[in-house]
Amino acid sequence: MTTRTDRSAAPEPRGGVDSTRFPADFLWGVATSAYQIEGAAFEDGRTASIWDTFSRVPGAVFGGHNGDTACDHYHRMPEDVALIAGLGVDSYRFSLSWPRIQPGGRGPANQRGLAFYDRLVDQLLARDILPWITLYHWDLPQQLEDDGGWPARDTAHRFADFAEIAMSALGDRVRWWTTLNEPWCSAMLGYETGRHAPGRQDFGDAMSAVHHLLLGHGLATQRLRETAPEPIQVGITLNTTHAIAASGSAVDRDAARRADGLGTRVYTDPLIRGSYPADVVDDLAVRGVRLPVQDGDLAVIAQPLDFLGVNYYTSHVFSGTDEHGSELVDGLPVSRTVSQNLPVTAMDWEIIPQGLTDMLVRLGRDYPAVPLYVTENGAAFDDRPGADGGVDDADRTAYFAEHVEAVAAARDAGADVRGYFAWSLMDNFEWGYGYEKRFGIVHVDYETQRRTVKQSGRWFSENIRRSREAETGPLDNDR
Ligand code: IFM
Repeated sequence: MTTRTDRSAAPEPRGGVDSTRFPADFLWGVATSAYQIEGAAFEDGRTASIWDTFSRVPGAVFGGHNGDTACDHYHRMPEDVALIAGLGVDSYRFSLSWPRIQPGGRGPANQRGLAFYDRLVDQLLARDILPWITLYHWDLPQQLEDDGGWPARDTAHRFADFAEIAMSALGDRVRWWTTLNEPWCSAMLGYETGRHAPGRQDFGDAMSAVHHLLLGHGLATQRLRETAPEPIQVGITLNTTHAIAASGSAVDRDAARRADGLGTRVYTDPLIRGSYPADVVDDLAVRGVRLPVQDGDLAVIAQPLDFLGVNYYTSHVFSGTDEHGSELVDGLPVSRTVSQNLPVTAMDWEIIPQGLTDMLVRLGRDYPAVPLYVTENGAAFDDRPGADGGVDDADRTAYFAEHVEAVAAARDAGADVRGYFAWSLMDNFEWGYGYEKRFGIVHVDYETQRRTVKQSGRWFSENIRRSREAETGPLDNDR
């Protein structure tokens, strides 16, 4: 596999994307999440989340890193909002820290925690930036995990209470609400592989978590709509798996079907069609697992979605045989990802822009009438900062240009894609990889907390400007 380091000397790309392919109301944004940037882990009444606990488990996170300080965004928020405004984006997608707002995950709101988001929303609006809130981006209050975590049904109800607290504090100003970010990661990395917090390893628990996350989404969506003082837009963000069969053979096609089932349809079908896919339920039964569905759950889960958020980084090719050609391991069918020997990012994720087009077109075809937003897309590369902290990240810039182009292609093919958020606004705590992997379009020097816009950030900003000008004529100010 090759990384794109050879492109770091390339000239700054200009006009790589045909900006006229996006309408004036296409939403351009940048995204972050609370635990990854805020720091101030135990200030103003915040209590531990599962990531505070997990990051202290020896060996769980690269270098023993944690989110105690992160990008210190909690203290530098005004400066960061100015940075976002300088990029000229329409929207900022951020998440709320549940243990900051409702310590322990139960009971009354912590006003000091809420006050932070209150100020953030006000500052964004003052600069004409649309706040887009994600309620849950993986930082479950530790106390709820101690009571069973997402495999326990009660957590879904607690999540709806948290949603109501957030709505009552911010709903007068915030119109865009995402319930969950990437429930696949919360369930499978958190409870099956144990690579994410809380680090448990039980497939049955992971599938219970899937159902209770979806139930939590449905309950929270109902609660948000019931308590919103103004009309709102509510949706969910998924990291759908774009699964490609390694060959036309029956076993390879079946491996891709199973990956698509557990990576995409087990979420999209109940959310949009009100039922779990029969083939996934059958596959689970073979593994002795049953989703803990109770009467009425599916109706709750299938609340109308105002939008579906799609996070895309790569695609995967699946084979139904292992390296020895066997089709079964311990009695279960093989599902093996196969490298296509394409260039990779620093995460070793293959760069496959076509997969984004295909995923968006497929979602639009299989689940029509749900507007799509790319709520995350971006890449980690081994940045080499110059003396001023700036980074000429031609590799990341090229990644963005190719993927924005892929979104345009999906729109041309009929997918109703209405926005695109770069991941991430700035380098941050990349979960199990700590601060080792950098996804930012803004470089963060963790020693000084200095922020410097990278080449990719300048390109993104310029691309937005061109896209607006294509629709409206030259702009005479910065926005
Ligand atoms: O950093 C993460 C983010 O928190 C969720 N989506 C994927 C990103 C890159 O791994």
